[in-house]
Amino acid sequence: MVNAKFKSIVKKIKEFDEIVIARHIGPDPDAIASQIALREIIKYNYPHKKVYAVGAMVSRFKYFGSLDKIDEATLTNALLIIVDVPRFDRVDAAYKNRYKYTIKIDHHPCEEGICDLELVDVSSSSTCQLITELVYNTKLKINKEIAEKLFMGIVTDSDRFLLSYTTAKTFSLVANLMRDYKLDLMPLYNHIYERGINERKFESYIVNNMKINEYGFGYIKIDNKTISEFAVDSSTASNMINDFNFIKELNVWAFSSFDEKAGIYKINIRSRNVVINDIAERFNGGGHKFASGARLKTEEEVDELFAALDAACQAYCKEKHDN
Ligand SMILES: [Mn+2]
Repeated sequence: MVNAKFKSIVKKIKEFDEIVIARHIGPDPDAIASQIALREIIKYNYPHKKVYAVGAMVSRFKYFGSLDKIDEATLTNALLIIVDVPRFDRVDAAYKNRYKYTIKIDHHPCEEGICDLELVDVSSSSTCQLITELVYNTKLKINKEIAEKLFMGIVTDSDRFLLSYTTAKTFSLVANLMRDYKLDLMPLYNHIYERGINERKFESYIVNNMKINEYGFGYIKIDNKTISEFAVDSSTASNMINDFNFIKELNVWAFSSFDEKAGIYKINIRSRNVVINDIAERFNGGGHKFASGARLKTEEEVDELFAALDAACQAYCKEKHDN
């Protein structure tokens, strides 16, 4: 069934000469990598096509390549592919009704079909894994640069193969990439993991100031004064939230920071044991079962979200105690 979908996607790509690829706002490496890799794949196989990867660039992800600015009003007969995003209200810089046909390639849970054609696999570690699968199940060809981007997307979204979404298929596809394109891993890991010492110090600040309650809920509100003291940017905390995995005392942990430009509180949530995406969805957010986020307008809403997460941890502890 999935195999037929891979073929349908390639058929649609062949049909259109103008293709726009979009992903979620506040992109992570998997979102950017899958978007840029897919653009490069289409250009590599169909050099005459006009392919654009749209959305705001994040300077720390520049090594994946540049993004394109387009005027959607000038498109007449274009295909839109959204990657790594389950809903249109989370898509950065693309409007569904400007396009003749829409495709979604994603691994986030979502009930509603929102595109004409959807390849959604919640068992996939990453959108980059899905795109690698697409490549190995069709006649699409790639080169070493594309293979590197796909590899980096898989590595980051699976948190270096730590998360439960990592499967035999993940390793087998990664093995294909490594063998077929002779990937040199160290330069890629340098791109992904090199940090300034200020970021490590900031991480220590979080370790020392995060509150952890008796139910294993850990939380911290990071203010902009602290962010400027450590000379990090406002997205730094969200990029290090996975590093708090495997802490014995934590069931669920959440970081809140305030994005002054957008005027919103950004909350990152991770969990080891408690399903959290349904809670995040109630607070203008969503994501995976154990990795979610939310964007909130007021500090009161942040407190309400934290209270809901705390309640979920309490319920989990009670259930564990009763059994
Ligand atoms: Mn992803």
